[in-house]
Amino acid sequence: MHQDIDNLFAAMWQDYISMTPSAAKVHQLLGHGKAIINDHIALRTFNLPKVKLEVLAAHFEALGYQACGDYVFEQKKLRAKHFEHPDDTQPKVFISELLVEQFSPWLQQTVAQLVAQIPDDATSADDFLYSGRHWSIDYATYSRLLEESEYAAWVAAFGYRANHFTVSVNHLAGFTTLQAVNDALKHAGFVLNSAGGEIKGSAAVLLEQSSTMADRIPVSFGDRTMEIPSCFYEFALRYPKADGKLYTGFVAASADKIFESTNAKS
Ligand code: OOG
Ligand code: NI
Repeated sequence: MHQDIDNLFAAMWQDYISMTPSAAKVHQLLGHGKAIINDHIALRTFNLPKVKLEVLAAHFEALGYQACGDYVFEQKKLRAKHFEHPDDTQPKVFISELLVEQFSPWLQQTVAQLVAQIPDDATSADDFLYSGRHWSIDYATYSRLLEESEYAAWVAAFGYRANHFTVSVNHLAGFTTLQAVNDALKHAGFVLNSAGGEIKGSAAVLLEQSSTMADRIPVSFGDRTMEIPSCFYEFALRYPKADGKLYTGFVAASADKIFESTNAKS
């Protein structure tokens, strides 16, 4: 397992920008070339024993991260947890998993066949969290998964890697509101996720979030290469709790909409 948090996030960032051509441009636009503080990153998986949420979480727990919040997404048939590090300058981590048993027998069999192709030692290897897909899949299978679950299709196409990094707007020089960040992004031509409104959450729930719609990149399937949505960039502004410290949790109603940043179907 990784001994160094900075190495892990640096490797995940390299993988993420290779999947997300617009990320470097967003970074330049908001950071003016200076360092950007990441609020959090997110990973997705299936709840099968070999790759369930806890298997991914173990990589972070080995680096000192602790489980903090639990979230349920009934309609999307997902659950999630978020993890924090005692050093609060480290990004938070949001890990979700698809509740596979709630889907059709076809989806259950298909996902089981994908996961069966992962070598046993791959999930504990240092590079697992940026190792991508460990299976072959044809485009028709991806398309049929999309009909049942956008999330299932995304994991089937992209595997194990950060699906987004998140700019901490609290730490951005030159922007004090999320609206100003959104306006700068739209002016530069980026398309924002408008599900539930471009700004999800509010000061009242101590967290405002927005995100770009995922880039579309060519992905090789068993039978052909197709352009499909890959990864996106998120922006988060946190508000102080009664004790004066910034809220560190997530908001399920907002997260539910952020998931849709990778939707392939309109
Ligand atoms: C995670 C969506 C939720 C947030 O910040 O609420 C999320 C995902 O798309 O995998 O990132
Ligand atoms: Ni997020």
